[in-house]
Amino acid sequence: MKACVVHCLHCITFFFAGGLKVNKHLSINKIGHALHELSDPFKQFTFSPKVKGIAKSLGFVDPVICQSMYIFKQPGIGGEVIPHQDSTFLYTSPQRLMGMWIALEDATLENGCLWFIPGSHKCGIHGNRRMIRNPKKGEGESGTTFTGEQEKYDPETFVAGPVKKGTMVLIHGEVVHKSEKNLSQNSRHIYTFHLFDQHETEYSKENWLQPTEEMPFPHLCT
Ligand SMILES: O=C(O)CCC(=O)C(=O)O
Ligand SMILES: [Fe+2]
Repeated sequence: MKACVVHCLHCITFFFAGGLKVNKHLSINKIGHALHELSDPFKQFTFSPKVKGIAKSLGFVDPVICQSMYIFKQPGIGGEVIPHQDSTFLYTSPQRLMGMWIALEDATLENGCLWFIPGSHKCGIHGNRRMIRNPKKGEGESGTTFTGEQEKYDPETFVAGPVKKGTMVLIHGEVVHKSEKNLSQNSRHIYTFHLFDQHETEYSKENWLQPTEEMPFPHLCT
């Protein structure tokens, strides 16, 4: 499933699934990547005392939010998210990335809940796979590129994580996860954002998403 617009780093972009073949409300795939900054309801939730408390309980010293997304996974057309490690996209050294994924509707086996490979977060980035800014970007070339190899994972090793509406799932930056195509009649709306502990941590300058002077990554706890 391809998005029909390009990534915009510091704005709110609407990504549509497979162009606009069906009603716009049903073909929208996701909205990203600065909801936590530019949309009040998402900002309020992301910077809520509850979220701060969770980051604190994880031992984060100076957590900053680097991106946020609303994923619709619409009935019938909500595409699969292939197996990946989030640190592939938002690499920090040492690894300090965490995803906070919130089910806004029940996420079930039928509508495309998350699946994980237990223990897969214990040995770093597999195959040196990283999505980085394309150093050779030129006319007509993509602004991003991949390093390394896409690891092949045995589907049998994944464990499903169906959850009820309102559940927050913490996704370790290096755990392999995926979600299947939504073949059901029900949508699967979620809000997800990523944070990392900036304390004694280097956020890779090669990452596709970079903070700017005007929009540095906001501190969760000030
Ligand atoms: O919700 C999904 O299907 C995938 C989300 C994801 O990969 C993430 O939040 O890191
Ligand atoms: Fe992910």
